[in-house]
Amino acid sequence: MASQILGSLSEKAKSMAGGENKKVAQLAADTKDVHNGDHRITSDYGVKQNDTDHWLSASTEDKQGPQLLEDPFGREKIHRFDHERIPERVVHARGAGAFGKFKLFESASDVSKAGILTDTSRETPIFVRFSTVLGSRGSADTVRDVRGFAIKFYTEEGNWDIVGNNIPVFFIQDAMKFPDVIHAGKPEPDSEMPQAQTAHNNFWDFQYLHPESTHMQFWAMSDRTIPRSYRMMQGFGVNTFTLVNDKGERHFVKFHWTPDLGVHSLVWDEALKLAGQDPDFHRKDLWQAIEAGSYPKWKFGIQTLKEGEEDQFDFDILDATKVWPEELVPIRYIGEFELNKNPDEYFTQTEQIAFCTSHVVPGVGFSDDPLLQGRNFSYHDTQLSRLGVNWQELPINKPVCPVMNFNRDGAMRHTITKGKVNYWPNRYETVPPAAEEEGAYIDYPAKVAGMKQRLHSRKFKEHKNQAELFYNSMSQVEKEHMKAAFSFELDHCDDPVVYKRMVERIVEIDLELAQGVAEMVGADIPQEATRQKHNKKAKGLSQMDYLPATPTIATRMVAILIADGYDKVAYNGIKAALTAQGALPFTISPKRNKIYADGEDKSGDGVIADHHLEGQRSTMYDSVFIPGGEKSVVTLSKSGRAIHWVREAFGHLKAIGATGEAVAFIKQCVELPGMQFSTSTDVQNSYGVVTAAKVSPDGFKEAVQMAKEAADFV
Ligand code: HDD
Repeated sequence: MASQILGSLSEKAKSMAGGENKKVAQLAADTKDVHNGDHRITSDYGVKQNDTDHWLSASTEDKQGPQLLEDPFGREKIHRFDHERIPERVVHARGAGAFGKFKLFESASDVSKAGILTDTSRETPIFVRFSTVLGSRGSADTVRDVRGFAIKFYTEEGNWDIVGNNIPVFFIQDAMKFPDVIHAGKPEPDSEMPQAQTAHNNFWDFQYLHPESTHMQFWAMSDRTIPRSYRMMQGFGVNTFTLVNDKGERHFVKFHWTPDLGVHSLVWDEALKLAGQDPDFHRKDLWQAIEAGSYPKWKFGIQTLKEGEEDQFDFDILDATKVWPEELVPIRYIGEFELNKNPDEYFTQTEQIAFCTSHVVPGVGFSDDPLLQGRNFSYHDTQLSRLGVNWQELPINKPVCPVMNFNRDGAMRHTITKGKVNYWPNRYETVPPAAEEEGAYIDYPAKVAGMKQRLHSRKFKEHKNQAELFYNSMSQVEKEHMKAAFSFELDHCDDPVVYKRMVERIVEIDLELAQGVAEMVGADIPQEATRQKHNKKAKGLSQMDYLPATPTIATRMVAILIADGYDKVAYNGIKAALTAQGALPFTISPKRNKIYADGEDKSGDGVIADHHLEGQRSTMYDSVFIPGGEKSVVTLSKSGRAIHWVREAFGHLKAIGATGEAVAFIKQCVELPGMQFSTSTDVQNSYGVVTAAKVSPDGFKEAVQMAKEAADFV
């Protein structure tokens, strides 16, 4: 397994990461280690046990008798097991998380007085939880879905949670609609099907009936919802928050985080296959990268608008179905964060971590965004039923700064607070409220006016302009993928009312797209546009805008296919060239056993493959390389799995490399009219297939460079 290979680095990574992290240090007090110390198994009440395999029973060697209810150990073990489960999150149940640190490189003191946004000398511990939205806790990672991207900052002034997604807008404008959009997306109520899919009647029925969802729908049908890795996703706070500086001035703000590795996606066929081949694809990817010391990093940015400037746009800045186009409000990148430590235990950390949009620190505040206002109610409420009233005492949720107040008791309270009083004011004047200079949260004195009514203001009623802006800004490849995504989803809706109406909605955004989808799904093909297009584009919407400035294959997984008789020079050369670029080579061969190079003495060590061909699939890797060696290539060319591997990788637009005899093998697998294959030491790149018929010492570097560019291109 990849994890075995990467595992050797893990201790180093852990000690580097864990060292100075205040949250990790705090957790140590609540952490026990089964491997550390000379432990004996005990009951929960501390008594050592000498048999946890047999329930106490009235038996003899000759005759099995009845189990005795009196056995406290047996009862305890079963009772504890019976109650292991807590309710899974009502949304975002499937997730993975990691610890890390946030660092500011530019003070934002002009807009906020928050310590975390002004003090460039601080390193703030964080825990990030990534998730899918609709699937149950055991569902697959690679389903088409929005990804949650929630950050808990353990700041010196208390916990600050940004509970974001990898898409900057949302389906609905008002929190009161949340149960409806989620019910419509989750499995249908009669059959409880389908799992972790939006490809069903109810979801698209809801979508048509909510024109406000159109913009998010377009994002949801883009490649953003099938990310290659959590490490390659952008994050957004989505809602409009506010910042307050030490002069008492207020700014509206949107939060952004952008990955250093660029934004990359799977193709749909890969995502579908991976859901079965490796349901843990994303969590494993994150885990392994951190264990290997390849800590994923994001830049943290803010878009700010001074109070008073918010009414100048044709959209309402409080509407969560809208982005603030970067041309209008530039992003200012002020900090960065990295994830550098995996959890020690999934349940007590990744499962029990609980986020609240209402958790902000002095210098950060809310806006009148009607989605945010409802979220501020919902998150604390859901933690009460998921974790109980004392959920903030759980180690992972505890702030790293002191907590002292007169909230008391409740189920599972375990902090012991000494003292004569549990109320304020009290005769001892103990635990008084803090003054502003002492760091108290001071509510911004906002003026409030209005009529008590159930409505949204005028600008909330326009729903199409930004959906079109998004679609216009896509590259041709992304547009093709969106057509395929809409067509897939609506193909899974068998009620004609649903797919026909949805085509009508798409016409309002783009006629050509609607025609393509209509043809695929069997709806009437629309003949004319039903809305005047504005034809504008904006930067920062296409994920092609987020490719790293210089292409990188760092952390990408490359399969090297070999069999006995492989060309050792080529094998070692490509491995070295890949490793030098930070890529992770994995050797795959017909068996996970000793494989010998051409001419190698069979009594030697050979190379032990990381995996055998039947245990893996091309979808699990970013690229494939096959070195020459006549016997090796003959073996591979007789293997249906190896041939399929190359063809499938080519179909998924992955970079493919080959040298020597393997060039002819690749040609046999994937030749297209006009494709070029090398016949000399010259390295050729044709359709992302990089070949060199003869091996030259510099060829590998060049080959990797070409493969890198080819991969970047697709
Ligand atoms: Fe939510 C969880 C993100 C709207 C109610 N939400 C949850 C998580 C993320 C988001 C990332 C998982 C957190 C974790 O890892 O534990 N939610 C969003 C975003 C939204 C959004 C970006 C739109 C801007 N959510 C939203 C609304 C409501 C909720 C409008 C209710 C009115 N969300 C919840 C929840 C969850 C949740 C039911 C389930 C588990 C939890 O809170 O802790 O309260």
